[in-house]
Amino acid sequence: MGISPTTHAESVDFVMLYIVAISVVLLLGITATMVYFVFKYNRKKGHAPVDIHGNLLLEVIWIVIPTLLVLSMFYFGYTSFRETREIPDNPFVVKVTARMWQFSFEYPNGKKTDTLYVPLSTGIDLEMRSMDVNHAFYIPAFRIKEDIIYGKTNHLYFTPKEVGDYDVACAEYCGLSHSAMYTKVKVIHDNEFTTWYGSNWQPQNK
Ligand SMILES: [Cu+2]
Repeated sequence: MGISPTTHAESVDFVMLYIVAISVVLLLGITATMVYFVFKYNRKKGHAPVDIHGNLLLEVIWIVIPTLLVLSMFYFGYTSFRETREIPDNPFVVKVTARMWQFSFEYPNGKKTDTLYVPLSTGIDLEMRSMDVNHAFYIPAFRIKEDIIYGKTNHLYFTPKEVGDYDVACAEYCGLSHSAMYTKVKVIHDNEFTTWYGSNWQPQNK
């Protein structure tokens, strides 16, 4: 894998790989056991059927191990999810307005754009509202997605780690041109951001 554009993307990818790895090990183990039994207990070999009335040790093992595995998946998934919800004290707040069918952004100094510009390594708190129907704000490369519900303010928090342009899509069907409801997030260096922003912005959360 390449460099992740956010630390959150790293932890989401880790959870995904962790679950896939456990699934692959179980799939291979169960398939191999099944194939082995097909040959071992082949009728031609003349095994007499036996009634088995239970095996406490085996039953405890197959309850405890899967429970621990599922709990560990939940633990990693939940800690990763918390990263987008635990907003530190002094974030850089960008107001996001969604409407049919575009996003717009407003910065603390009043500057407004259709493309989201953010400085590198700064915690960004998106304060998201809708003017009409339900939308969703989705940055695939950052592994973040959050509904924007009419009448409600939702937040998304992320810290960009790599300079670049990344796609933003609406991920909630919102009418005729939903499929064209795209924009970009441009992650730029602090000095570029200062020039672009135009008022004395100081890097935060560093
Ligand atoms: Cu939309």
